[in-house]
Amino acid sequence: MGSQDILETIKDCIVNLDPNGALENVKKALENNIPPTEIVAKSVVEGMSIVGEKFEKGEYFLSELIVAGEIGKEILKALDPYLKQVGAKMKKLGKVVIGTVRGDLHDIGKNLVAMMLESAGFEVIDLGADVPPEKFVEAVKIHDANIVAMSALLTVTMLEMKNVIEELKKAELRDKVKVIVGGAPVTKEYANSIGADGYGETAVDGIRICKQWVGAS
Ligand code: B1M
Repeated sequence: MGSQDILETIKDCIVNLDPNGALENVKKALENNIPPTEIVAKSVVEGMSIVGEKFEKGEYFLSELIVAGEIGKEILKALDPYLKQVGAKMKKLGKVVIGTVRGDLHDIGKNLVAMMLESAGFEVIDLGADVPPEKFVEAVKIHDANIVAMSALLTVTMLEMKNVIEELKKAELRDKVKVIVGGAPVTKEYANSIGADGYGETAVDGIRICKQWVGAS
């Protein structure tokens, strides 16, 4: 099987909710030296967006969404050591506090950004999902972070990003950190409107921007 076929099979396994098939083929992809970033972009992101479309059309229900989410997480877990290996050897570029905002449980994109930041050489403090604004502020203080990275996947929860920025201002930390936002419903215009410093359409974009901020691009 060629590289494209393996990537296609992983994507199909996600769409058809087959965790074993997905993980077997991820293993095969790594054995064939397919870069983990390509597995994510061509299989995970595309597969998940097909699942999302099926959910919207009423072909899939919440239970299918949950299984697809679990498969996505398992794949990222399998790729994590490969991404970390690269980052561990690098000089640390800076500290990033990352989380999915309050009310939002979607954490696959956020985990991906966190893993890729680590592999790029950042120290990452991952606050998880459903993170209230105060937690972001507290983590910036405790860890003396220089970047705050927020993810949101729901149109309603992306509004929380503004609250985090407001809390950073109240705590007089806004000038000390750069803020980057991302996630499916977020746009550059929205990021500008809430006063974020950066917007990443994809995880790769996000990492590129963070690297630019620390003069490492
Ligand atoms: Co939900 N969900 N979900 N879901 N889910 C979406 C987001 C949805 C678009 C599906 C749909 O209807 N088409 C829709 C949102 C509609 C909207 O508001 N616009 C939706 C809904 C409605 C819901 C519920 C409300 C369903 C319900 O209960 N009736 C519910 C809400 C729960 C909550 O959060 N409070 C819900 C629940 C769930 C599960 C928990 C079951 C599960 C998540 C499991 C998990 O994450 N642990 C789930 C899933 C799996 C999805 C879909 C199918 C896949 C999301 C995903 O992981 N994608 C999703 C459909 C879709 O996105 N098309 C959907 C893969 C991931 C790699 O992509 O996170 O977008 P993504 O990250 C991208 C970029 O956005 C970017 O980088 C990544 C790629 O490079 N990025 C950043 C992300 N964060 C970034 C940060 C950055 C930079 C880039 O800098 C900081």
